[in-house]
Amino acid sequence: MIAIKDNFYHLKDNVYHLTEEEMALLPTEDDIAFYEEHGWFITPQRVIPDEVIDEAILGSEKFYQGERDWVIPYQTGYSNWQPGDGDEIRNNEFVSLQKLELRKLALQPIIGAIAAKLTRSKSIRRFEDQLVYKAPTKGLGKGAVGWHTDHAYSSNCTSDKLLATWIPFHDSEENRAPLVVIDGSHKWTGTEHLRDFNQQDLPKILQKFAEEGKEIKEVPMVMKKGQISFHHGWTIHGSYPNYSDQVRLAMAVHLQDETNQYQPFWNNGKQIHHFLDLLCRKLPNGEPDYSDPEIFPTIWSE
Ligand SMILES: O=C(O)CCC(=O)C(=O)O
Repeated sequence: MIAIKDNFYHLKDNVYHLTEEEMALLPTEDDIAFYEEHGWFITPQRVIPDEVIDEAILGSEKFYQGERDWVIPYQTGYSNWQPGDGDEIRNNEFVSLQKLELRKLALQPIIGAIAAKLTRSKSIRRFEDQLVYKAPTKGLGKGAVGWHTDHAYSSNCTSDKLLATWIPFHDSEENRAPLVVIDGSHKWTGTEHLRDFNQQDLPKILQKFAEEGKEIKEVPMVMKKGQISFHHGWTIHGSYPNYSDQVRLAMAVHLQDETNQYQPFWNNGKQIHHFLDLLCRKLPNGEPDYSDPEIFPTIWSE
């Protein structure tokens, strides 16, 4: 088993005291109401220091060169881009379980503190994460991430408060493959099996919803380096191809509130398992423990 210890922050009994400067970055009651209504939120200010992102960029370069601080004892069963797989989209899941600099970014307490406010929760744990790189499309128009909901990929989770933060490693411009959310779609029905991450035909996926008369408003997460966005676990999202002439690099960190637990889940008679069920410790009844501090560390607690 991978041995990962959380030594990055001095969490005394899991309490991290925000500085006054950090407190000023927390969402207001209006921001929370906006998130609840629209299913997404962009921090108005920069919340991740440049040096943390720059370190993560270096960490990702080392990661792509094959360097690991911890090794996941499985090569398959998750998105695990390898050199030679093509550069349109490099999707690597669970990078915070593999590379120190990326773990440091994923576990920034301010991320958890903002997520706790938005979801009116007492504490926030990391659930999973992914590093997504997109080479410039060079006119080919390839490299979209298809519309999906994160919760559709986490059916073993009980909480309806799951959310994710999306952290671009540079200014996120409209032509540089920003994450795009469908405004208000967290309130729609029929999204529980929307697992089209690898489907490139973006209009086709949304056709069903348009035919049902749903208003489809695409909102690109355009922001400056250091700002981050959040989206609800049931918000439909994806990303456009990278039409710019620079690489696009970002990390998504998926988060769970303190109430979230494992639940057995079946789809069409087949039992569904999350990959991390293999890695995390087990409860006395043998089920995966989604509060295992090694695999699902607490990022923020009141
Ligand atoms: O970075 C991307 O393009 C995709 C990220 C994503 O799908 C997610 O945050 O769930």
